[in-house]
Amino acid sequence: MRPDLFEAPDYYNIDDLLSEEHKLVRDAARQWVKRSVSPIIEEYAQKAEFPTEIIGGLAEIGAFGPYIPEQYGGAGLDQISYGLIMQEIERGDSGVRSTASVQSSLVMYPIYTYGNEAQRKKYLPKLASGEFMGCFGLTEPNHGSNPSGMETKYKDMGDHYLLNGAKLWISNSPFADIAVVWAKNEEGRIHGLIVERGMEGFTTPETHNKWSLRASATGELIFDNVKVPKENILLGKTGLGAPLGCLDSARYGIAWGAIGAAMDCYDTALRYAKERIQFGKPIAATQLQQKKLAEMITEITKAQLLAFRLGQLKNEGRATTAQISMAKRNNVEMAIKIAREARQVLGGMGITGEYSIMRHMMNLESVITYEGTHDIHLLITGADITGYPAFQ
Ligand code: TGC
Ligand code: FAD
Repeated sequence: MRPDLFEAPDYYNIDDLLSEEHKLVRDAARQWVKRSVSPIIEEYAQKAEFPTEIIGGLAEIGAFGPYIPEQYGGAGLDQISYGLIMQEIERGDSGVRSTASVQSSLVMYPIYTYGNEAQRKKYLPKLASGEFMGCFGLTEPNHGSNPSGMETKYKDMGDHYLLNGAKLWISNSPFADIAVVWAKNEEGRIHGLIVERGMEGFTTPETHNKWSLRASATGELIFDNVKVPKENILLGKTGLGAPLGCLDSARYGIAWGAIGAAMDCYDTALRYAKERIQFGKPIAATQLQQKKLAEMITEITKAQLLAFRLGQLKNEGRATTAQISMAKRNNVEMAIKIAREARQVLGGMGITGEYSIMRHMMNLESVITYEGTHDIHLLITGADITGYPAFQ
């Protein structure tokens, strides 16, 4: 892969709206991605492996639990800083951002929000430092968009819970030390359980042959009569609202992350278009390529403003699930369209691993599907504005 020459577009001077802390956090993440992700990521994507060597660096830039209080090892930052970190990491690769999203919003968030003090103290500092890696098990083979139908169950055996079932498409599962797993009790009520690697009957087979998110490890979680200690249940919130609350936080991070992928594709295409000479002039001087580039920067700018305003609402505790869905849906679609257009600007070079665009494009096929598909987010907006949920 070529040297990382990335320069972030900021067409509407959105930097003026950021605090000094936001810029410091963002720039530290940006420099780390240039130094530690860009030089190795193509090779890991080609061999379909997660680069475990970057776990320590992710922890150092505050990517594990950015908004978790410092007393539990988190970075104690606000929601805009969290978004900016996700943006910079996804500028490098969506799979790396996935690992950070899962660790922060789908593992640390539920333990912090729904767990008790003993659980917080036991798990959060180790998750923040990367000593423990976590995963989140909601999706099942027969229940993706409709997790309320989940079949994974646990039974109260007196001194422990007995867990049976299976989860599919789980980011980080092949190497995770712990899994936050959503399962129904005998009354059909959903609870979160912390399952630890090494518990008898718990296995995590890897899912192979993905064409997307290849630098992220994806797998299953299989529970065959797993004895889960009673102290591992999360009692702070029950019902489907508990995992959906975690998704609000992760989807918010993706709304920012997708901007990073789009900025990288735009920046690469702009530089290439200025350098590539055809018919005796740079292709950037042709109207057709200018149309592509001008539309890209317009869409990136709109997405940046959407994410920034959502961040302000989130900081004030006022961001709704439907507002988050709108931003996740819009920004991921924006990024995938930009990746497709940017790939064309590079002609044949666009399909090679010399440039990051094709990898972003393929990654974004997962991003537009996980954390609620493009269709589901449209239906969330539809239900919010009409009052009629049309899921069934
Ligand atoms: P519905 O009847 O709407 O709600 C059930 C209960 O939940 C409450 N609720 C929420 N609570 C907190 N936060 C939210 N965002 C909430 N949304 C809903 C709701 O009030 C209700 O509470 P109660 O007390 O009345 O029971 O539920 P539904 O079954 O109709 O489903 C609605 C729907 C389709 C929107 C939801 O199921 C959904 O979002 N489906 C998509 C599934 C999804 O996003 N899965 C993601 C899996 S994790 C993942 O993909 C990680 S990728 C990680 C990575 O690598 O980055
Ligand atoms: P389905 O729900 O079967 O949907 C198939 C199609 O039907 C989609 O186009 C969908 O939009 C459409 N559809 C569904 N319902 C409706 C409806 N009511 N109206 C109209 N259209 C509808 N899950 C986790 O729990 N943890 C993870 O860490 C995780 N990581 C993932 C990593 C990757 C790489 C991928 C690809 C997925 C991951 N997922 C994870 C799972 C992800 O959340 C699901 O794939 C997603 O929620 C969709 O579920 P599904 O694949 O079963 O598709």
